[in-house]
Amino acid sequence: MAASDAREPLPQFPRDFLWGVSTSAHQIEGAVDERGPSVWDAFTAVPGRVKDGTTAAVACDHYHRYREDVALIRELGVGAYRFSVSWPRVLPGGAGEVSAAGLDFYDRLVDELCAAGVSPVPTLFHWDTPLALADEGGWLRRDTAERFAEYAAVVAGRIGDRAKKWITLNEPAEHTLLGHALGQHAPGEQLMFDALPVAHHQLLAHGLAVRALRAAGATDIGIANSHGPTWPASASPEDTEAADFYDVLLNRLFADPLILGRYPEGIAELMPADDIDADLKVIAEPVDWYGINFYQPTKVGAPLPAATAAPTEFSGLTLPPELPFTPREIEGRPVTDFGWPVVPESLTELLTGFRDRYGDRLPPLVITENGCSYEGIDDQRRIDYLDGHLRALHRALEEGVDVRGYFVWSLMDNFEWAEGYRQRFGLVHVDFEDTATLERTPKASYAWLRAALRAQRA
Ligand code: IFM
Repeated sequence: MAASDAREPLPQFPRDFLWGVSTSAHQIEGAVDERGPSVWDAFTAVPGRVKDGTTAAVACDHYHRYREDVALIRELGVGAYRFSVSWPRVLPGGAGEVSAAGLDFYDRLVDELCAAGVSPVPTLFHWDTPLALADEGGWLRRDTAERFAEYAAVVAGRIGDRAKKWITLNEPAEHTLLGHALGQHAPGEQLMFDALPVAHHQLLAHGLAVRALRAAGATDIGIANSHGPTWPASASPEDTEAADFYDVLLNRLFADPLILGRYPEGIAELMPADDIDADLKVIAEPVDWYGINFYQPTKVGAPLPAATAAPTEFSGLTLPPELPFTPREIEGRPVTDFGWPVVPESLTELLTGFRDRYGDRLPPLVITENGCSYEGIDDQRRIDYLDGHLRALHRALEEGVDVRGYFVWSLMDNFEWAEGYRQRFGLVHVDFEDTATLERTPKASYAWLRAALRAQRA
């Protein structure tokens, strides 16, 4: 008997709980020649940027194989599919002329999903800024937020009759930190704290897009932000101060303005705005729910002494010595192939912590991403991870946190940004070696989740 067969069934989730899987355009679509260039195309063309030297030019070729992928989603038995729309596929120059072929693709995808009985959940921005806009300054410019709202209106105008649940942005924190502060993602800027305008302009873009979506009739809008508990490396004042600082960057820089309409103390003054109160009003435009992408907690301490403070490798990132904190290893826990610690109960901690921090102001929550990278098709460790995190999520429900849905990252193995194809997060294996077939093979975790969802419906 496989280990998964011996597991206790998952506890029962509410009948109307939304189950889904997630992907993003740049990571799966391929068909690079059939859209405008994005900032990720330029970034991955530079040797050394992606660890295995690959690009997403073909990726899973989902653009041409979406019917097969939708069939896999239907067979899995989830109610929703979270995908992202590629801005440069819809507006190759970022603004102005709309690509009919680009919009047609999302129209066909949405039709296919609806026919399969799966709700389409589009994310409007998952890091693939049109290169034309990036070349003009991208998210460092306020204009990009305005262009984003125009793009949101175009997409809603085409698929808004069938797509009811919307996500404006995916993980603006990572896009700011990895793309603009540390330079390990596109566009590869190393601005450190001068990257803060990127955070403000994405938040503004979110608020303007919420208004554009509402004007197009949308009534179910959220955002997907990444969060995780931050644990101080020790009780020393230095370590707790460093951990608090990290907690502000990861857990409050985006959530506070969205939920409370204000930045954490000392941040508003650093943001590029003539009228910060007016901007915050746009940013805090009410959403219908708040999406959390969760992977792991982080243990954080004070910067290490100068002698040891050379750039350190951490969870696949190279961290420069001038950061005012250093992540530390969480010992005694299994880790994923990415080296991320597996600590399921920290999801309960995160969710109850959000409820305690924001109280009545907190919208209903949805877990918009959760998953892990492991090699292999008999991926028992992925089953362990998902099983553990779903139990932790259920505990949060029992403790009264209002969580309405859960999306696994990811439907299938895909282009994992600076890691290339080395980190596999999929429930479905993709054979990237054989580009003629890019064969999809459901893993053990796919079968496990399908059975678990059936049991939920029984
Ligand atoms: O693959 C990414 C995704 O694009 C955003 N959230 C985290 C995932 C795993 O790193």
